[in-house]
Amino acid sequence: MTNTHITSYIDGKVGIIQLNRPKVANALNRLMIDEIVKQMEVYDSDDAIRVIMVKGNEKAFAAGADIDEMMEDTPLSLELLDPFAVWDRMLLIKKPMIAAINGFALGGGFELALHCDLIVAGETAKFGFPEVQLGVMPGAGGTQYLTREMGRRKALEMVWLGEPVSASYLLQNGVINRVVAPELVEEESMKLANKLSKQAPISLRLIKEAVDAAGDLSLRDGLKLERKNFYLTFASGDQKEGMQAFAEKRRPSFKGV
Ligand code: CO8
Repeated sequence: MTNTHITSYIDGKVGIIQLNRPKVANALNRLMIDEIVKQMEVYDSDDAIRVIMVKGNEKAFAAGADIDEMMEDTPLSLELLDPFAVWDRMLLIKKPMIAAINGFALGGGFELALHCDLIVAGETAKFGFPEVQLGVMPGAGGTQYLTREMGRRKALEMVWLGEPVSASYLLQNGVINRVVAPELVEEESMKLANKLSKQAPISLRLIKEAVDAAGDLSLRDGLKLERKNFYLTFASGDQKEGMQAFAEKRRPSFKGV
């Protein structure tokens, strides 16, 4: 697949997507989002890939939606275009997704990171929702993810003010997973990805489904789904391998079947 605004490559069992519009701080135009999601889907259906990583460059993960492209939109053009349908496809990705962030992660760029499962950021990264300063608001899930992850008051403060916050602030508030020196972001993300690559893929997939359901379902329904997924793991060769390896005091080798 030839892409215009992203570069993709594989490192071991990790499928990497690098955002690549450096002249505009990786502003996300519609073609770029389309390319990102298509590449996620390609990796998701490739058995050789166990983890997906999304990264930018040292100056920007992504500085939001492309403002030039959005400028002339009307309610009707947006309704007809349905630009968020492609974002919804990210919710169907089954494999773990890690966002590796340096520099700016603003607006749609922050939302792209929030669609990933784990976020590793450099100490100097800046996150924010500046939409309010453009007379609009987040549209790709910012208000929903942030409220679930940091609580209503803190989310309101952040989205109302539109001022950037630091990686350590988001770490303290449970929105991101790890903060490291900027030059170590990629290494740390790869370490995490490589660890996940060794886990049983079916377990990871069913865990992701159950954890995501916790935000939507009642406790009773969530427990029911968790139980079904637990039962399902016993249909896998990896369950046999994992328990056999424990009994034989060796490391398991998981195949994803
Ligand atoms: N859109 C278009 N161009 C951009 C964007 C953007 N979001 N961000 C930066 N650029 C361009 C600049 O215009 C500039 O271009 P040029 O060199 O031609 O003038 C170039 O990138 C470099 O930017 P700066 O010169 O401004 O670099 P600085 O280091 O001074 O500042 C900033 C970097 C802080 C990132 C600054 O550029 C900025 O504030 N950018 C806008 C951030 C923003 O408001 N983002 C929110 C956009 S709205 C949004 O994301 C809504 C999401 C809705 C869902 C998504 C649907 C697709």
